[in-house]
Amino acid sequence: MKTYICGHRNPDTDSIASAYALADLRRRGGMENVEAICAGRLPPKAKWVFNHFGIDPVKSKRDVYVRVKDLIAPDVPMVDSSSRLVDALRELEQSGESSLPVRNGQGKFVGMLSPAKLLSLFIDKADLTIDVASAPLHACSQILSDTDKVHDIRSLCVRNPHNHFPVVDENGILIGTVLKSAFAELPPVQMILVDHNEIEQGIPGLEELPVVEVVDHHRIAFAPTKEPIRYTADIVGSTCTLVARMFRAAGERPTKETAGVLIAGIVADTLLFQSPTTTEVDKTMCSWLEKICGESAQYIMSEMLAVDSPLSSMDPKDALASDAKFYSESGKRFMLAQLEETKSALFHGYIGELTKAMEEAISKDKLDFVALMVTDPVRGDSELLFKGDAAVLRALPYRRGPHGTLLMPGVLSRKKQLLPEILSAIG
Ligand SMILES: [Mn+2]
Repeated sequence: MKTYICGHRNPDTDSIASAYALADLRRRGGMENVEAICAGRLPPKAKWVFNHFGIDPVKSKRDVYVRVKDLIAPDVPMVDSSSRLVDALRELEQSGESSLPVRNGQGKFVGMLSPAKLLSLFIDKADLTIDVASAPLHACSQILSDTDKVHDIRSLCVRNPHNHFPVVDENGILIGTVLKSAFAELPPVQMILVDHNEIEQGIPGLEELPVVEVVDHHRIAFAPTKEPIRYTADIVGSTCTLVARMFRAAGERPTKETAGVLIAGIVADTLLFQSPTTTEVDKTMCSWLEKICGESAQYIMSEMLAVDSPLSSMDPKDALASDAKFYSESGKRFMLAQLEETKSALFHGYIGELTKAMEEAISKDKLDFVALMVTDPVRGDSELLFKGDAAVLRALPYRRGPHGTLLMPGVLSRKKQLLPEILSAIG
């Protein structure tokens, strides 16, 4: 069983760092085959963190759909068409399977070797020392591609009278066999969610997999589960704070590098303790981690802030999508995006293009409205661009500024400050 630990889509530093550190903790606890992943592209800040501490970054994955290659039966042999038929039949008998896939000299799938198809040979008392290539093979009504999503081919295979499905790669090379029984088994992958618990915000494919643990500091919108799961939630400034506390509770001391990664997550989410989401627990955990890491939170924050100004490194459309979260509430579907940008003149110059990207998002994702909160963590303020539902816009408590944006003095948190205003504007 493979376990992925993954944060939300459009991952931020907290989401990636907490996945990395929790994987470390779970491995120490004896969990096997556990891997932290990043839902999509690794953002520049997180890339800097892994680089700075000299560790391999978590792997980016576009989705966690179970693919045909994940279901390949490990012990079903493949028959070479150049082998002697008698040897191949012996192998078939020893495998206990009803048929075996056959590949030619180039490794390509050529058919299935099955006793039923060979009956004519026995009736004719043929020489069993011939090659498999000269024997009659049965064709296969369902050849699978290794990258097929299991949910796309499951019902076809379950209805198919055969019990074996050969799997080929993009070049037609035979790489194994999937048994029909595999479709009745539980998926070979399970998930641990960090920094989110709403399936809609998670990596695509998550909806088909069992979630065995959640570590999070957001509102809870997780569906009731059939089995008990481990759920760690608290009102703190970052998920990394919770993971650090879990290390302490388990009597484990993170490595210098893991401590550094956790500090990066804490300072990124709390904006170095300036955000109103900051708690004493965040500060306590961070100073414990600083002692282990040997670097200050202040230093890590300033290095991370220097890494990127999103609007100078991305086009406005990508910048809008880089930290966008989707919500469905009271019959409205909307997106709240956030950007950290210390260059306000640069932001104001891009308002036209950002607005266009927001209009596109509304029509593409069928949204009622989109809000983009541009936060300057140095000044400690945000500005809001809003597009869509005029009634919601009118109900928001913010004053309009000289550039046509809504001014949000002292507002830094999408979750704690913007989302409640949006929810009450809808309601
Ligand atoms: Mn977070």
